[in-house]
Amino acid sequence: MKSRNLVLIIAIIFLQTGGLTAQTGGELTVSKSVAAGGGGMLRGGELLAVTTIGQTAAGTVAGGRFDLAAGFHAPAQTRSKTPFDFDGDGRTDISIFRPSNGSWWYSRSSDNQFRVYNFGTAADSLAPGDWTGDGKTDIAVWRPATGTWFVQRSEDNSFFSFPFGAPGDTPAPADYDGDGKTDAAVFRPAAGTWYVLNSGGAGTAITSFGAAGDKPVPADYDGDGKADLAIFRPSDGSWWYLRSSDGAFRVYRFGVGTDKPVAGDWTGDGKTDIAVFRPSTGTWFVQRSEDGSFFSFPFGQNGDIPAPGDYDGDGRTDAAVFRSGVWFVSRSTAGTLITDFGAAGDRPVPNAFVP
Ligand SMILES: [Ca+2]
Ligand SMILES: [Ca+2]
Ligand SMILES: [Ca+2]
Ligand SMILES: [Ca+2]
Repeated sequence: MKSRNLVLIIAIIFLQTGGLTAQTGGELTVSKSVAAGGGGMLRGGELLAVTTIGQTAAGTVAGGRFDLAAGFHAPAQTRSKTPFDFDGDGRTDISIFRPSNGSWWYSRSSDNQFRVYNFGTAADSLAPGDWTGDGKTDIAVWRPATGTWFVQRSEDNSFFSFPFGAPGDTPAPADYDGDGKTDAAVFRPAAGTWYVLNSGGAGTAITSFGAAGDKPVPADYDGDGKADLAIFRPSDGSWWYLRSSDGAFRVYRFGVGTDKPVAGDWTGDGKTDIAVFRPSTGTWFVQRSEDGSFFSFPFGQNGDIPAPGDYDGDGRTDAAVFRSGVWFVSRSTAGTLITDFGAAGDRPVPNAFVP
């Protein structure tokens, strides 16, 4: 893009701020690069700018002589927030961790090519997430013996590590501050205390929530873009979460102690729905965030390992199970997928946060 055209665009943004309407031609002077208000439209012979200033998601710029692909006007960046999405195409990738040699295997949903990396050991807890914020899931583990996190950057496969937590803690990484990067976090069962290391710079948050025996199930239940502290209490099948939006907590009875918590956005409204997989019958139960009603359906059988994710990328969680190297995925838009990937003894990566 030629700089003069950039000047022209910025000038038009400025002119909108002043409440002016269409402006074409001539040399324009830039004295302000960020406008407030927005929502207007300017049209000229060589450009069209339809703007909602300050909201990157709504702005569009088009024209014959320029192409503004990044900057204040750019459409919302399409970084994937899909879990277990190693290639960043918005779809969960079929993937396994092989404890016997600490290898990660995933099949890229974008081209069905697979990748293999050695990272971690059988004693580590899986902690995949978008630690670097590029929209691609990074391979990561938490080492219980030392409370150390190891993250392999998706960008260049280099890795970094840092201590956070202690032996006996339960790792509970998620994006608590909503900056698009996974935050290290642990739940300390003995004291019912959470330690969250916010990547956005807010430091470490220490919060009492839950008790010994509870299982952490952090997710964004209130839909504000930040993970909420949450626990599943097997003793009475109750779910407790602390809404990040207003600090209020919610409690629901849903499931029984032997169920596997599989919270996810099953309905696609942007809020995590409480859900469980019942191994004894292979039944999934989902409580809709919209109205608290629930639905259930059979998928899988006793002995299957639940591996929910958004495999078709429609924004709704899909039921999936891993059975000795065979995957069964109930895609919300694309029907059932049955495919071989991995072997008996492997752990499906999308099971990483199913306590
Ligand atoms: Ca993918
Ligand atoms: Ca974060
Ligand atoms: Ca939240
Ligand atoms: Ca889906």
